[in-house]
Amino acid sequence: MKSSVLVARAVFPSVLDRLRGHFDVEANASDEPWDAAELRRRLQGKQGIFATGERIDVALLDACPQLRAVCNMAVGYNNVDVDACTARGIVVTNTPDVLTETTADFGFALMMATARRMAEGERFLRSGAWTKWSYDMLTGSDVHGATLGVLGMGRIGQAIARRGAHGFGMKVIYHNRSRLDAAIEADLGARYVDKPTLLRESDHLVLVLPYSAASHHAVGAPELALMKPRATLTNIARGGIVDDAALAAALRSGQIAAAGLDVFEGEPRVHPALLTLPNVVLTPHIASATVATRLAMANLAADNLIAALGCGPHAGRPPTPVNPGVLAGR
Ligand code: 8YV
Repeated sequence: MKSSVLVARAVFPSVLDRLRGHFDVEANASDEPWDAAELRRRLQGKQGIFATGERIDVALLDACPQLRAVCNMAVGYNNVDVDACTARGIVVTNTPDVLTETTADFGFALMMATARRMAEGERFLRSGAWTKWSYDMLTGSDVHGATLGVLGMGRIGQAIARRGAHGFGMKVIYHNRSRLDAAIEADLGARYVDKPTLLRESDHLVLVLPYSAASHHAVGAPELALMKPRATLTNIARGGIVDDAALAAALRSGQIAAAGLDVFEGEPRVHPALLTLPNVVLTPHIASATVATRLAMANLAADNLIAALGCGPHAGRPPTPVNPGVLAGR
């Protein structure tokens, strides 16, 4: 008998067709997420969910005891209670690798736009305020040759560091839960430092660490106080890693020069103070948003769902499980 799966948000039609080749599919045709009660109701009796950031928590899992696979179309999976899934024998998957370079491109671009005040410059020009040249008009800070700090040196962090070191002659320093192999450090010219040193020495600090209870407000008022007044902060990781209220205060007081933010606490809501500041570049969580990469992410999430529910050429072996131990126990 075919398994049933729920696709929680609109996705590429070609990917839906692939899923329909294996499963009875109920799909949300819209970009509007279902609320928790609606999600719970629709997930009843289904073995798998193709998720895009929906909260998969104990209450939902308890209401859906037949669930076997949670396949997230994202590399981050802080929306999923993985321990609770593991305890129930539910495999959780994510979409690493396929988005690394695209996301690193965007992180680097956002850092550059922030350092060189591009969004501010565009607003200035469009408003008609550009009437003359002046020596200090919209002067920012250099990226080339500056010190790039990376907090969270996983795949995306390393791809950003590579761009900085090899493309822009930046000095790279980083902090991470674990230190990289010496060969990788040598290739990136990257120096491991403790977190206070990272904060103190970075000219451009980029955050690329996963969100967890431990990384909540990893950058708040005490951390911002250690940064250079000319420094920029770029967050492409997750809302909640930065204390947005503290950041807005630091940007307003000139404690740091500028910030580039693609993710926000409580998004799509954005802290109102950030919306009023000139020295922050704001983008709506689009670091992985190229057509090719979003398609690759969706197909990888589908590969995972198909294999996790025992179908296709890799039945039983989803390519990118987060809790692979569950599969061994099946
Ligand atoms: C996703 C992301 O587009 O992969 C991630 O973790 O943040 C983005 O690439 C977003 O989470 C929607 O699933």
